[in-house]
Amino acid sequence: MTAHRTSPSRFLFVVAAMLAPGLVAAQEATLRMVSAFAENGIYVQHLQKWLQTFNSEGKGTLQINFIGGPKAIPTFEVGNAVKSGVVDMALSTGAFYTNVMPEADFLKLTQVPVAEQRRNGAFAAINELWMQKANMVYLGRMVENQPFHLYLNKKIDKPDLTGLKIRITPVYRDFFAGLGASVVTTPPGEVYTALERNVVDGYGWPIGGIFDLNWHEKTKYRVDPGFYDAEVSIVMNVDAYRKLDTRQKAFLDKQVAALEAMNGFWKTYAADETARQEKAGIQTIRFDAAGTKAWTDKAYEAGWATAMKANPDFAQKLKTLTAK
Ligand code: 173
Repeated sequence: MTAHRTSPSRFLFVVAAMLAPGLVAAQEATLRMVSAFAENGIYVQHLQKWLQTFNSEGKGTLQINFIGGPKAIPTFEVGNAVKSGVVDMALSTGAFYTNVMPEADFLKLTQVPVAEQRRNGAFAAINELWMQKANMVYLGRMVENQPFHLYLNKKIDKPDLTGLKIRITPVYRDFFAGLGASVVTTPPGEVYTALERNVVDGYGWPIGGIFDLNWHEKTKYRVDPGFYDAEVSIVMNVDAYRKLDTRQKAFLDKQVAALEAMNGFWKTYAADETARQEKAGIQTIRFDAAGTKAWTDKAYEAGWATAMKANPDFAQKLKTLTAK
């Protein structure tokens, strides 16, 4: 007689558990994460601080196993690895996965904080498109207030890059090429060698981070002002995300919110890195007023023109919601 040993309350609990798996004490899940940026660079250092808290507060709920940087998965392969589920999550920038969706690189053009993007619908529009085209959840933006610059070893006095060979990623392509540069795409891991062998006369990179891979040893000038805003974010495979239960999703959301809440760090870091570059002897190139305006205008004209060509609907939406 087993039937009457199951008390009504136990029976109800089992039914409730079957209907709402999120209410049951779930198993701990572990997500596999990679970075498209080098492990010893500022982005991964910043991420590691977050991962420590994540994994200590997430015991019994959710863990992230950080597998490594480009040695684990090459920089330009990271997007496909997330899309296909080879890994669950990645720290990357859109420029590194334009081979998955060209729109990924548009996010450098946004001029309002990610907090505002979450309020005004831009963040939701990004997620809708990322899900549809890249099988990704765009979880959160980890870097803000990091404008890009052109670093050079030859002096220029106007916004004209004719005769210069510049290391790029998709971030800078249409801007620099439009000013006459000949351009060569490399992952960050190949910049030092390209400079050392004089294969390039300069490179694009944000205001922060050039010391991480010793590029300052091979850099004479930085062109001011900076342009765009480096977009470095956490993306996640949609299927991996859907496998999480309610409690795990809530925990993940909370941790991502905490990560974005730390983004004030980048403004200070930009100031520190500017000072550090000056100390290292890197000279600032500034154009006259007309040249300066042309420099900035051309950056945004080139960026939005490419975006409008690749996906007019999304580009227009993003521009309306995030451009100044
Ligand atoms: O490699 C790059 O220059 C690049 O595209 C990038 C994007 C965001 C942050 C840092 C670098």
